Amino acid sequence: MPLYLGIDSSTQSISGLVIETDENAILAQESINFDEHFARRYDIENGVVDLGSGVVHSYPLLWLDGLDHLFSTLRDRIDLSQISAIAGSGQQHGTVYLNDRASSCLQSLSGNRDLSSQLSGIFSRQTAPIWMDSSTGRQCLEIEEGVGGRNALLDLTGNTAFERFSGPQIRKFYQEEPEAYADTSYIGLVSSFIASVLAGRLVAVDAGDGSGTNLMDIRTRRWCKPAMEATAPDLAERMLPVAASGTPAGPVSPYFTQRYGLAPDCQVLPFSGDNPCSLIGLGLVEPGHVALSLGTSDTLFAYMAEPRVSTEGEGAVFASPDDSHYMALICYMNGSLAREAIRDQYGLNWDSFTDTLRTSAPGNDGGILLPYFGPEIVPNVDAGVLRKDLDENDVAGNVRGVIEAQAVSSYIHSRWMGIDITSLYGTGGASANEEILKVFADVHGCPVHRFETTNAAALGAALRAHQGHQPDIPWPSIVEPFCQPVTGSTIRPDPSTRGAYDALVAAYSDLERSHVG
Ligand code: XUL
Repeated sequence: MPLYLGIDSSTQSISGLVIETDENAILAQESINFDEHFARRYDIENGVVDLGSGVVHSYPLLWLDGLDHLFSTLRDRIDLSQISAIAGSGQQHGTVYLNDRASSCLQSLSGNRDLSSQLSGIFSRQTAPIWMDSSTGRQCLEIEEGVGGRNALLDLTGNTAFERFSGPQIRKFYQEEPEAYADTSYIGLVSSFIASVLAGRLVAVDAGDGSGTNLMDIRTRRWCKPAMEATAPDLAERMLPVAASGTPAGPVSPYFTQRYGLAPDCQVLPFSGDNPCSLIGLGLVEPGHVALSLGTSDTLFAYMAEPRVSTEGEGAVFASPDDSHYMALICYMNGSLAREAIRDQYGLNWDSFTDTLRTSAPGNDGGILLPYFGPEIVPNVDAGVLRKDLDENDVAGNVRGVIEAQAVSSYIHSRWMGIDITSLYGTGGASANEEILKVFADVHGCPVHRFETTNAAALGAALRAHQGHQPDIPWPSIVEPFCQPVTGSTIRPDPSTRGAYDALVAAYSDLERSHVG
């Protein structure tokens, strides 16, 4: 019975999902929350260290502790020797900096000691800046200027410079810590770092995640020389060539065979970004459907046959890990963190939050919340919550305000994709909440479909493992058995809310525009 494992190394947790492809079943899903298990060892909150002034990092060693914990949990559920291939997904954009000992340490891992104690000496930088870091505004401008302007970077890489993208982060590291940069032999992403540990050798960045760096030529799917040169000196020497997502990187490291009983011929595929993997995990391998992921970040993304770019910097374009197509994406920093901020501010739990949302009126009687609890990506603004015609003491108004803001903003800022959104495929933790999805269905005026797992990134990774192991099976046949909405779970829009939401879209747009300036 062929089994495939997908690993999702995400901001707040690391998860594993095992599928078997005879009966097309999900056999196991396990998730290790970083704060719950490791907050005593690492000074983290919600999986990250907020260093102030927009600087947000995490610890690669924390992710390795999570990986060990995940495998020991999975070993109790599944015969891991049956797994034929592993692929994975990582929070996008985060960079990991390794020294010249990394390659040999990865190759000589012993199954007798855990990963973090054996690999603690391989970093030229102990922390990794992650996607929540918004401290590189200056570097974004410098990189755009360095390649001949914003439009030149857009043309070369498919994206304007974003603060969270890897290139600006690498440039800042080179500028602020030149000695540590000089001591860096290899720079990887979260995805390629975890894949390297699994394979026991340095594994390259795949094109799906490579497109979130401001460094990859979106058409050729190779590193883009002018962008590399505008970012940091001798950067090309520090990056392995971009990998095809579907070509195995090699067998799993003996560490995992000795310690957890994986088979020596279990293959490791390059890991990709969490959003590119979710694209696969929701079955978006042909044009037409749009996905909504409600997690630490909220994202709305769509499959594209040809790259279409966001000239105003609202969104991003990535290569799809099916190795031939693309995806368009908008990403919000104030996803679950904003929902949780409101929940906590008003002393609610998820049940009372949901009841409050259910009993309040669509359109919020004209009350609007701009939910910038932290710095925001779309639009690119600093932290600072703004209320219009909404009293801060109005619990129901603020609960509805945060969800309507998220839904309305995703409606407004997805126009550049040029897609008529006729249905949304929901994933991510908050997609389990029917009342939240109802607001998205009403605002977008289309049905929202739900799936067996809310972790499409891990499922997408498992499906990528299947496809990499059996490349002759076409993508639609790989995804079709696992990516059907659960019968009866679709949430349909209520046409009677249309007037309220048309008015809210217009009012929200005006307020946002006057706030951003
Ligand atoms: C996408 C983005 C986030 C991260 C974390 O561009 O920054 O969605 O991938 O999940």
